[in-house]
Amino acid sequence: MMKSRREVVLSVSVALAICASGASASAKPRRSTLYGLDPDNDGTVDLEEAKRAASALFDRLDRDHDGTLDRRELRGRLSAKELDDADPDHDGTLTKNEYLAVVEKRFNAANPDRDGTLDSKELRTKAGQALVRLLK
Ligand SMILES: [Ca+2]
Ligand SMILES: [Ca+2]
Ligand SMILES: [Ca+2]
Repeated sequence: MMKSRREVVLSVSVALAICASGASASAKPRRSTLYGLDPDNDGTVDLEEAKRAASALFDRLDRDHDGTLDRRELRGRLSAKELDDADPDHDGTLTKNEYLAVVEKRFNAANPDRDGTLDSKELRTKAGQALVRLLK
């Protein structure tokens, strides 16, 4: 009598545990895969959204507010070579336009199907991650 009652309690708690784990897995927000880069919530990141995020990040990174980012302010987001490639006048700093030009280049590299948007799968690729580093 005692034993069967304990078995019932045990099986109920196991069922509850399975139920709870299933619920938390399905409640995971799909949006998290877009790194908060999709303010219009259409499930993709377009170039305008990418540039808006990049522009906001540029302003945050520009600690001395001189309108350009130097190597220190970029904090590893671009390698020395990438910085040089993005810096046509080679003064070691990027203006916002130069920064956004890199963003556009990386956006296109991450968008092989050329549909004008990046979905979560494209953002997860190596090219997509290189873009995200300039936006977050
Ligand atoms: Ca969007
Ligand atoms: Ca600066
Ligand atoms: Ca695409």
